[in-house]
Amino acid sequence: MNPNNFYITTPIYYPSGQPHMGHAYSSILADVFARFQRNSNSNVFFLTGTDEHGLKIQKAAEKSKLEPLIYCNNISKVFKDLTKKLNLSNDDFIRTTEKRHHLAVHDLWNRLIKSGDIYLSKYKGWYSVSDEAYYNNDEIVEKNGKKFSTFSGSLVEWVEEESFFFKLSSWERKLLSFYDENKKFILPLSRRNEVINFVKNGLKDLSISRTSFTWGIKVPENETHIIYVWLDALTNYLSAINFPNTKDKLYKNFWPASVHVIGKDILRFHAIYWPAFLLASGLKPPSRVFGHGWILSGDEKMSKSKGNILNPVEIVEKYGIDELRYYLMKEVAHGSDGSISLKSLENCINSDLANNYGNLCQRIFSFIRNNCDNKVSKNKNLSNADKNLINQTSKLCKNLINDMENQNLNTYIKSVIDISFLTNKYINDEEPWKLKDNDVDKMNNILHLSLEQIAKISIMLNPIIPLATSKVLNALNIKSNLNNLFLVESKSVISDNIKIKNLDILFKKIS
Ligand code: ME8
Repeated sequence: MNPNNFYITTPIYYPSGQPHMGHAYSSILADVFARFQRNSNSNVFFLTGTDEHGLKIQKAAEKSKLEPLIYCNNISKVFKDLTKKLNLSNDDFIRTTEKRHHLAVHDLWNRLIKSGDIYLSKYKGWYSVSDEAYYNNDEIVEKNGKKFSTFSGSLVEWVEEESFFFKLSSWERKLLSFYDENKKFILPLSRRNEVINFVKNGLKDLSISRTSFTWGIKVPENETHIIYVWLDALTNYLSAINFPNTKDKLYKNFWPASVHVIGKDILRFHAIYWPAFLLASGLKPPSRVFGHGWILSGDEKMSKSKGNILNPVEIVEKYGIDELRYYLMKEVAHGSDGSISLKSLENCINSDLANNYGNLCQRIFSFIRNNCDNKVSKNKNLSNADKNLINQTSKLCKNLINDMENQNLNTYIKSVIDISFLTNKYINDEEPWKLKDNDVDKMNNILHLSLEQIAKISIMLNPIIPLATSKVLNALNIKSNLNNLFLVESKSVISDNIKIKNLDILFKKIS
């Protein structure tokens, strides 16, 4: 893969219920990284979609009294519509019920048969339908006569059935060396340690087919078996880039994937099973798995089964999409859980978007419109205050690219918001409005530097709040090829003599 090609994925979502804020968070996070890479000269392929097979979906369809495929068509559409509402820039939306996916799953299965990694036996153990996961005896706890997974808290049931197994146990040492050779395969580092410890404790062979239900992809040449939904689902990352045609341009450009963005609850599947399946099939594992934390409501994970869902569509309709995107990206710290509430969303909109970045843009644009006929020219005599602001900004910019490349979004946002804060302070201290009758040159320099700062801040925030920043960049007449993150470290983005357009209010303060 060419280093300028960047393949990023979200998890593909179960259409077992309506989308919630956890889904929105995963998707927006991946979208921000995708947009960041596009604005840093990369050729990006960004994928999302729906994971439509397995017992969980079969049961959800039965509950709705619909054929599984009709049920999936309906809910998958809701998730596809959500990509528009969240302003995601995905290049494709894959459904695991599509033929292209079916072909890829069969090809992967056949590769595993060929390599001798699959055998037929009987599975006896615990299974959680809601997680579509097998659990060991030591991961089960009993409450009120029912058994639950200690890992996820989900209800488990005892399963005994004929099953094909993948020889996961034989991949233990090879996985450990893979993690060792690829130190940034799992980020954040705390997650990497979690996975390494789990593998060191010993891996059991994995059941990869089920015989007690029918909704899924059948095992080639043994149609009583349905391929385990996780082996099926993980393969979506390959089917979307036209695997098994390994000569296809998309596949050649984009495999191995650059980063799978996922929630920490599905780390085991992505960081253990997935690289093992791929290595066994003679394919390269992805370069990175980024396991984000959970969106909490109070202290609990926000989920359908817990009934504590904030509906992302309602929030977007009430507050706006940039507002939600910014809040989620700022509020949930790098890889940790984040507790969200309407109150803190409103505070965040007011403090960072309306009072800080929004106010900075509004006050400068309206001053220039009212006093300078929308034109500003820079001259050479920089004051100490100008130089100070330029130096402070360039210090804060230094680590930005590195922060983004390591998925360290909170530090990134904090630095950008600090730059906006410093610029507002500079304007307060320099008081350009007092200079319009006695020192127009100095006033012009202050306004020009302010516009320069606004341009840079807007470029930096563009992956996070694309709508508002595009309005500002357009009002500054900055062409899309200049919306490039590498430019923010350079001296100037705007020309010395600049004519701007009017700018409407970006963010309304919530009272
Ligand atoms: O796991 N906070 O689908 P899914 C943050 N189909 N993230 C959350 C969350 C929360 N409260 N709740 C869910 C699946 N998520 C599989 C993926 S990929 C080959 C197959 C995240 O719809 C969760 O961690 O249950 C996961 O990353 C994503 O939403 C999809 O969850």
